[in-house]
Amino acid sequence: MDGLDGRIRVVKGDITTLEVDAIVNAANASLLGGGGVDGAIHRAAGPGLLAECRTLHGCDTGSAKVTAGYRLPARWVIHTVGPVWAGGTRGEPGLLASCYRTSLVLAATAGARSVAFPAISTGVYGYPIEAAARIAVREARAFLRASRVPETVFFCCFSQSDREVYEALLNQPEGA
Ligand code: AR6
Repeated sequence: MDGLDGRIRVVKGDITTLEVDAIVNAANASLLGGGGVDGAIHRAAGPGLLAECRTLHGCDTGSAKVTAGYRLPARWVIHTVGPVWAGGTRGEPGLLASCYRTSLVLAATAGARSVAFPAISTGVYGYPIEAAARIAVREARAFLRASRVPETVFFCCFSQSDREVYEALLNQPEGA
């Protein structure tokens, strides 16, 4: 176990339904919507989300920007842009880690007590789930050790197999 006393949790399901302070969107650089979790978030939030996203003028890969949650249960959406997997030699691990760190900084700055992440980059963008989840867990652990806010990070998995990957990682000691 990781000594974080349940501050990192794994859930399976649709991130748009979660009653958390902030959810993270796996967006693209335009921030103007797309498929996958991005499409689901825009559908559930309603047109106000796209209108606010238009004012943001996009986002760099590895960075993140915050909007309101509109019709979502979540008060905020943190839009981050993961790297497209290109074999792992184009800086993808560092960019993916930066997505998690930047999103957690924004969540903390907003005062979000709970934040839920999807498995960024592992859908359309093709990042292998084991490698991506390892980065997600490492970054969440490091951030939570250094910060009392957010109190809880949820990893929201869309499939049982992804859930098992995260649970296995969280049952390993750090650095294993
Ligand atoms: N709740 C939780 N997770 C979900 C949901 C949901 N409702 N829907 C899908 N997932 P992806 P990416 C999972 O493709 O790889 C978009 O078009 C999905 O099973 O959504 O970062 C953007 O606009 C997978 O595990 O994001 C970008 O163009 C994970 O979310 C591009 O896709 C991420 O898959 C970003 O690609």
